[in-house]
Amino acid sequence: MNTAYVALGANLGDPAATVRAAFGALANLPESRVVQCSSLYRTAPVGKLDQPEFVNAVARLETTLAPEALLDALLEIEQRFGRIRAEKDGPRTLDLDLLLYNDYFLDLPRLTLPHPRLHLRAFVLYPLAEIAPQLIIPGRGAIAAWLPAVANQGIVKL
Ligand code: PH2
Ligand code: MG
Ligand code: MG
Repeated sequence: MNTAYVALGANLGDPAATVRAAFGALANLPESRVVQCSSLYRTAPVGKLDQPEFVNAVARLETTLAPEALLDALLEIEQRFGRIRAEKDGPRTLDLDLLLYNDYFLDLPRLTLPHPRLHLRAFVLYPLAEIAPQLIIPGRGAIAAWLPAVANQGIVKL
């Protein structure tokens, strides 16, 4: 059995309802079980600033899907939720990012693990630390050590 962490993000339509529905979609993945879901967080957009606020969350999965098979399954859920890839970092109905898979380091064209920017983003670190406060981010160290640096990024637990 493997442990994977997935980040959920949405900022079009009804983002909170979308993220809750996406937890349900994750629960229906084959060969997988959702073990824990974080609270929902309202977050200021990072990167491209002129877009609506996001709702973000993180889920922990136990799965026997291999990393790329899990990625494919996540992209398929994004499609089902009407994701259109228009502009990089632009608004989206649902974004599902594979953050971590066990303590794997992967550098594939489609998938980098750990997610290369996860330790820099409050909208990932806060929900992740909520459900995994003792987590060691492979190559980066204890998650708790990364939280202060991103505390100034706007984030509110819903
Ligand atoms: N996702 C991005 C870019 N910026 N900002 C917030 N607050 N939340 C996100 O999920 C997000 C973002 C690219 O995936
Ligand atoms: Mg993303
Ligand atoms: Mg993505």
